[in-house]
Formats: sequence, structure tokens, C-alpha cells
Amino acid sequence: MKARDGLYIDGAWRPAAGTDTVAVVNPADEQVIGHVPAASADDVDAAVRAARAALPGWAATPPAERAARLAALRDVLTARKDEIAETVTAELGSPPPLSQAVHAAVPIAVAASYAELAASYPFEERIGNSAVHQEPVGVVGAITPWNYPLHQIVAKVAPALAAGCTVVLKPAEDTPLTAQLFAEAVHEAGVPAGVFNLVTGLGPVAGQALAEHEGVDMVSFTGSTAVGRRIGAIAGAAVKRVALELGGKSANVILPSADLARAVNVGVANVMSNSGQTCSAWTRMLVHSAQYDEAVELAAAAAAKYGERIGPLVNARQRERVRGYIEKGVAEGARLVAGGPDAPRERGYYVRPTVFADVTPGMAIAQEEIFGPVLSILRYEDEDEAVRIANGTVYGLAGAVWAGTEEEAVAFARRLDTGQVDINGGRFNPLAPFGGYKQSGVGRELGPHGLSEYLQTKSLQF
Ligand code: TXE
Repeated sequence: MKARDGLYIDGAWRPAAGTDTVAVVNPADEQVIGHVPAASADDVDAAVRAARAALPGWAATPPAERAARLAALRDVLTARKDEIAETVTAELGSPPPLSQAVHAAVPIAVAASYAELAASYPFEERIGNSAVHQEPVGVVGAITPWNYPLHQIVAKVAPALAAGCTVVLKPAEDTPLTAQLFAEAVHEAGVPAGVFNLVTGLGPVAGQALAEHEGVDMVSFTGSTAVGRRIGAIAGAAVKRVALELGGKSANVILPSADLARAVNVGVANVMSNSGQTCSAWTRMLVHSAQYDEAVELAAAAAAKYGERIGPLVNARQRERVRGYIEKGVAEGARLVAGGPDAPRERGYYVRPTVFADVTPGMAIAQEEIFGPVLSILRYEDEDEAVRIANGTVYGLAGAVWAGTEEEAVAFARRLDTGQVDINGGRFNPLAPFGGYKQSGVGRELGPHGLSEYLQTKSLQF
């Protein structure tokens, strides 16, 4: 057996109980590039047992030592950055520069932030005559999607380990090779056996078994709203902790005082990046009617420039889904100003960067998460209408506001029902809490807020 063959359970690679496998496909050329085991419920049980056995020791490990393991993990990931980028490109199809700058670099920054936070987090405090201790929730079942293969894993595993929890990870079936690389890095970093375990396989089999397992104290899930609802119901019935990062339909609101060209260009880049497979993407652009025609022209030109640079979607099912939405947009009467539903290449799951103008708030392309390179541009007459449109979906994950001054943009941002807002472009901050209002989810990831999700509180009165 190769080093990375099998499931990573209790500090070693071991064969799955059954012989079922999942094929991994490169979405850029549709070639099979590998196979990974499809774990059964028995395999998941073995992984959860290992995590339970390791829990008391890891929970009692001083935070400084947990921090040292996370710092070692950061260092291993940093040393293997090129390999991470290549693996993500191979199984997600993302262009190499994006894989380097985002898919490899961001999770390294997040791992680094938790190496620091594990050491500095106030796990104990005094409140009057009480001592308040923050203790690990226990065994965490982490279920992750494919759109940011390593980031989604690190955003759960790093804070869980910092908190003193142990973890069983079930990564997405489309991108398990990155997860295997991560498990190897955890091993190299000297994280004790059983503290982190990896079971690859299918969502409805391995994922469901993990969410339902009695030995799992918390489920942290990122993925579709449909599966998130199901996981929330399972967790609710068992009264276990749950964190859900679900879909989005974020608004990019351009106020009349903004630098229109910059707001439109950055807005288009935001939607097209990662081929639109980003839950926080600003998929609805809201423009004042006086600037509408100019914005549409700028957006169409910006999208056209993306044509050559854009990667494929992750699989054929996602491509068909996105094409279906583009056809629906046309059928509903929106005006196609860039892209379209036709396939731009013979091989690979590519979709053209697409922009719709004359989109009205009730259209499916203005309400539903498409998860592809598709931008909808909507028109507003005044600020109140912009707020109503921006808040008029079931989601509330992210968004952006552009204005002549930060004060004006912040005043508008206060009126948005959403978990994160970029002001005049914003810059990524690995410590800033990320998560949804409304049906975009429950809980927060990243930074100290993300760490606190994996803690429970005990108070001692004196
Ligand atoms: O997600 P799934 P899919 C949205 C996006 C996309 C749509 C479908 O709109 O078009 O979801 O993507 C595991 N019990 N997002 O079908 O199925 C699965 O194995 C337990 C938004 O790929 O939700 C994978 O590990 N687990 C999003 C994970 O859930 C189950 C990112 C996500 O897969 C399961 C991805 C079950 N019954 C998709 N069924 C975001 N928020 O960033 C599946 N899984």
C-alpha cells in the first residue's frame, strides 16, 4: 500500500473495510486521475472511535503545545505549497495562479492564525466570584465541499484542534486528493494519533454516517442548503452542536457616489474567480438607474476579458446545473450581454463567463445560488429600494458596498442582513468571522469567533 493509500485513522493509513472506490476526475480534461476508498459506516465508526480515544489526552494538552503542533502544520503546508496548488489544480481544475494565490496561500494563512490563537485565546477568565473555563466540545465530524478544497478543511480542523477537540473529516468526493495531502501534513506535523482522522467517500453514506454517529459531539458542515438542512435536523434530534456554512446570493451594491468603473471591474472579477464556485460571491450587482447602462457595458467588457482565463466547473453535473440557470435567465426575459449557455470547449466542464442585464428581483437568477460564472445586474431607484432588493433573498452570507466615502458605505452596510460586507473592495482578513445570516447558515468560521464554535463553557463559583 502506498503511503497515502486508504483511510487515515488513528495515526496510520489503513485499507477501508470494503472495496468500493470513488474516481477522481480532472475537470479541465475529463481524465480520471485517481481513486480513493469509499468509506462505509463501519469505517466511519472506526474513525470516530479513534477520535474518542484520543480526546481526553488532546483536551488536556496545554494550549501552548496544541499551538506548537498547529505551527508545525503551518510549516509543513508552507513547505508543500507547490504540491498543494498542483493537487487542487488537478482535481478542481483551477488555473495555476489561482491555486497558488488562493487555494494554497489562504489555508496556510488560516493555519498560521490558529497557531497564534491556540496560544493566546482566553480559555479561562474570572467574572466576579466565578472562574469561567472554555472546554472543547468533544469529537467533531467535519464535512467539507470541493470549491475551496484545502481552505474548507483548514477552516474547520485548525480551530477544532486549537480548541482541544478531535476530528473526523469527510471531504467532498470531487476533491479527496487534497484532503489526503492534508492528512499527510497533519501526520508530519506530529499531531498525536487519533486527534485527526480522514474518511473519504460518498456524502449519503460516509457523510451521513458521520453526522448520525453517537460518538460525534458536533457536526461542522459546509455545502448545499439542502444537505445542511438535513444535517441540522439530525443534530437537532440528537441535541448535538452544529455549525452550517451554506449558500449565498450576495449583493454588490454600487452607490451613485462610488468609483463606478472600479466597483464594476472588481465586482465582475469577484464573481468569475474560481469559476463562480464561491459561496460568498457577489452574484447580484445593484446599480442606480442613472448609471445602469454604463455599468452594464463595463461589466460585459470585463466578463469578455475573462473568457480565456477562466477554469472549468468541478463536474458535469455542476456544468449542466449552471447552463440550466443561464437558459432560465434567457427564458425569464433577462438580457444576455456576455457569455451564454453554449459550451466554449470540446473537453472539460467549461461555461462561458456570463452577464445578465435587466434582471428583476423575482427572477430565479436573482434568487437562487447558481454556483457558476454568472452575474445578474439589477437596477434600483433609491437607497431604500437597494436595501429591499439586497435583503430580498433567503440568503445572507456576504456582500459589498461601494460609495464615495467609507462612512457612507458603512451606513448602508448596517442596513444589510448579511454576515460579511466588503467596504469599497475590502481585503481578506483570516481573523474576520465568516458566516451567514438567515438561511446561509449557523455559526461563524475563522478567527477567535471560529474557535469559540468548538468550545463549551463551564463556570465555577467561589
Ligand atoms: O453539495 P453537497 P454539492 C452549493 C452550490 C452547489 C450545490 C451542490 O450551490 O451548486 O451546493 O453542490 C456531503 N449527509 N454549495 O452537491 O452535496 C458531500 O459528500 C452528509 C455551496 O457538491 O452539499 C460533501 O462532502 N453529508 C457550498 C458535502 O456534503 C453529505 C459549497 C457538500 O456536498 C450528504 C458546495 C448527506 N446526506 C456546494 N450529502 C458552500 N457553502 O460553499 C452530501 N454530503
